[in-house]
Amino acid sequence: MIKTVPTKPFEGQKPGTSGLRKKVSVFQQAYYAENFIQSIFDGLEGFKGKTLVIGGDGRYFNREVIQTTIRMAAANGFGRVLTAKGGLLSTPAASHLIRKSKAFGGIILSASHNPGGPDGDFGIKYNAGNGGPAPEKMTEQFFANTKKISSYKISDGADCNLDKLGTSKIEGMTIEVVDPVSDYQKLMETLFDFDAIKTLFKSGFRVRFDAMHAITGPYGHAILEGALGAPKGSVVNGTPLPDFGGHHPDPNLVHAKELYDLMMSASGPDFGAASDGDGDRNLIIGKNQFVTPSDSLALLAANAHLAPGYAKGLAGVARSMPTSCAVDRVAAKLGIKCFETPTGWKFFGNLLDAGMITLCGEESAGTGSNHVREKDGLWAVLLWLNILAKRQQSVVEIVREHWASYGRNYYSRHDYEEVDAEAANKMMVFLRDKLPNLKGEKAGALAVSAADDFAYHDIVDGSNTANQGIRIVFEDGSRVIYRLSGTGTAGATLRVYVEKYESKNLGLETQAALSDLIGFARGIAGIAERTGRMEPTVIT
Ligand code: VG1
Ligand code: CO
Repeated sequence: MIKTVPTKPFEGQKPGTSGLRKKVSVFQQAYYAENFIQSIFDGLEGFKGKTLVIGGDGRYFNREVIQTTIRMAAANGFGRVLTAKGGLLSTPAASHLIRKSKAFGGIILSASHNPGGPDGDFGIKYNAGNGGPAPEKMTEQFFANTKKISSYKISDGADCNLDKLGTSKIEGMTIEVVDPVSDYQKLMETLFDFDAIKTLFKSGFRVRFDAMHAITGPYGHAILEGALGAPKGSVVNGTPLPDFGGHHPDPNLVHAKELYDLMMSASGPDFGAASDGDGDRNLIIGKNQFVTPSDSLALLAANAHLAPGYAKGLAGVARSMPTSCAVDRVAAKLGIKCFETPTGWKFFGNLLDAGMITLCGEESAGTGSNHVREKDGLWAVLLWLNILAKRQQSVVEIVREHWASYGRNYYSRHDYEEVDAEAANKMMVFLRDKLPNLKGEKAGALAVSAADDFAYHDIVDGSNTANQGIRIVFEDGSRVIYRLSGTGTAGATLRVYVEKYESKNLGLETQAALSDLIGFARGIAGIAERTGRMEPTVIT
């Protein structure tokens, strides 16, 4: 039976960089998830009888919200729900499933790289029919709906058995439970030279993929160890756990330190990689060579033609504004366009849909292509492996050759986590006010040539998005950028991005190469005085 349940709005159900993210305890409040899901459905038009994809990264509270979402989808008039065994779908696999099944859209339950478990985080995000995160206009509508919601619709039907493949029905709506990996694997087989990668593994090339007890475990086991024949044990932490084994499923040098240390050791494998909670990010580390995500994007753009899916070349590329300009140099050499978008994958969607770009990426370890409308961790790993198999060189050789021909964009992100939100917001206002007076200010010998608050005009749909980060550019192209995170759940996270280009000094230590700019960034914003923090929480 379909019930209409009266409810009242909660404060602050505003979707951030990728959906609504809050502590599990917040989502556990009665009607909290229901309110947001109903607000999503109320913001959509024309879905009656159509398909909705539902999946999550397996974190704590996933199963409960999947069942709720299924019941609400049935009550609201969807014709079919497609979900995967255990309710498990990586974000890129969900994106693919939406596209492949021509679904109306999808609901992805994840807080990505944020920790899980009863004390961790949870999240809900809506992806549209193109497989990509809902555009701003839509998320604004969802938010507006959360503020005036008075009831939601739900079926009181029985739980769906998520552990059995097959079809069932609720209120006339069909529920199909499919295998989470097989469609995604087929897509990867069309893009990459699996035979070349198999031969690489047969030759003794060793890989270690750390799934961080998150969603990519099953995908890694099936594709790397199964289809591609990497030795068993190449995928570690490969069983998704509701609390990610108590770890933070964020593939950076802090949380994937074990992998990093192994890759820097004499006994380390040839190639190391990790992915995050929902499988859309990638960390790439060669033997004795960490590859920054910004460099990785540039390297993949320069070498993508070595993979069958990209053999015809790239239509164009895009990067988020804080991502280093390394890929711009590759685009210039290839004679293709490079677009600069605000942080968050939703902004790439229109460019991908319009066929204006083929590859895109972010400094936060997200890289992807037109194969789906999300960033894709395992895809990046496979593209790297395809390139390594074809070039028959090590990661370190490929990276060094790249720098030698394009120069090197030294790059680092300094995160100040859980700082006082009011202090952080005040700092951004202070910086915004200071923008007109920054020209000529010096960081060491470098002078500021321009400063703005990044605003984006989408040439595909004509929309404008303002206040996307304070950007200070120096005369040699060096940059200092400040942004507040849109994915954190406690206080504010201040991100400071620092970049310096060097055409000749290619072997410097990164923080040393950036020290003048780092000092400048801390000084003019008054970070220590305003936040009480002398040092960042995380440096990547
Ligand atoms: C962060 C990253 C951003 C990424 C977003 C979602 O956002 O900086 O590049 O798109 O996470 O990634 P923010 O607003 O905290 O800086 V994921 O893997 O959480 O979908
Ligand atoms: Co993610």
